Amino acid sequence: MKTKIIRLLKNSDGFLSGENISDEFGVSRSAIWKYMNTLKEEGYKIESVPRKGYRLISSPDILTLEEVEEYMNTNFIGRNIHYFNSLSSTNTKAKGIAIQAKEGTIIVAEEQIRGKGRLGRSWTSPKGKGIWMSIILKPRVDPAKVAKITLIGAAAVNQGLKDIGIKSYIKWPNDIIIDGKKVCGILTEMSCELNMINYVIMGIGINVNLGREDFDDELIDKATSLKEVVGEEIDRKKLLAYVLNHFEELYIPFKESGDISKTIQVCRRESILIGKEVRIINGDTEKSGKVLGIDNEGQLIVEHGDGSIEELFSGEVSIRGMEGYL
Ligand code: BT5
Repeated sequence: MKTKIIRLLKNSDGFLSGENISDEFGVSRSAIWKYMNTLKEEGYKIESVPRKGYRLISSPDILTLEEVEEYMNTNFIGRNIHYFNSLSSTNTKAKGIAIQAKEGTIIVAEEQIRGKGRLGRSWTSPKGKGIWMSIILKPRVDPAKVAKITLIGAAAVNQGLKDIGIKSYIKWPNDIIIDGKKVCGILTEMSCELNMINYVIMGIGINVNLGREDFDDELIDKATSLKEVVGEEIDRKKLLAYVLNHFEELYIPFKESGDISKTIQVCRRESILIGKEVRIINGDTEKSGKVLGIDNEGQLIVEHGDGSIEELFSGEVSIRGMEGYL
């Protein structure tokens, strides 16, 4: 009901009379009045004038479906948004509902208390400043091929940023980099049987309007935000929608036939690693080499000092630079 009222307010130019709204939905005018008050509490600025009715002045900066949908052109990705003020982690919440949820359902939180990175690391997720979300996916592909899904997320974020005029680089397999610093990370988790996927959770964290004060000593030199890069606040709603739009476009061929060719094209074109000397950490082993490219399966092709070539499907890659590794 609330959703319907917001849509109605958004789609009307002038005032909407309480009577018209109550006729439209078959509820009393006092019920409408109560809904309007709830909306005001949520941050909607609504003007109410006796005998004229209600008019929407402005909407809050929140990532609910009602706020994001006007920029979305997807069929199923993000058509169902579970929105929370605060969560431990959107990935954890997503896992809890994944089995019964429709594919493409997303969980969004304004803040995460225990945002997760890979391998038990943490992800800083301050309130109202980022896009902290998880997409529930149910591709019918071989579980062994799931690592590639992370690249679809990375390409979608890179292209979504491009839509708002921001150039970024993809650091295979799960980071987005601007000005040599991390602005987005992706955590893909999966539940599967031997040869069947139950679900995949793709967690995406984008530092949108974080300030310097949001990064602790560990992050201050290696993390950045879009606001910091551009010098002004960025519209989170548009960015979220654009990322979802690209995600669906790139995900459909993968879901239908395992095809990730378009994603690979983006990951190659926007790669920060290709041609660079790198250090690769995989579990306990550490190697160095030069990145030659990304193959058609999304694996990173690395040439080691002894001339041997290795193809990696996951791992931790640092770029050798003037002052150590990025
Ligand atoms: C990642 O791990 O980059 C995956 C991050 C995924 C976050 C999203 S947010 C929504 C969803 N729900 C979750 O709970 N998680 C996902 P990794 O490559 O392991 O990088 C983690 C490292 O990045 C940390 O150890 C820090 O050094 C650094 N880091 C932490 N918070 C950061 C931030 N906000 N921006 C940039 N770097 C950060």
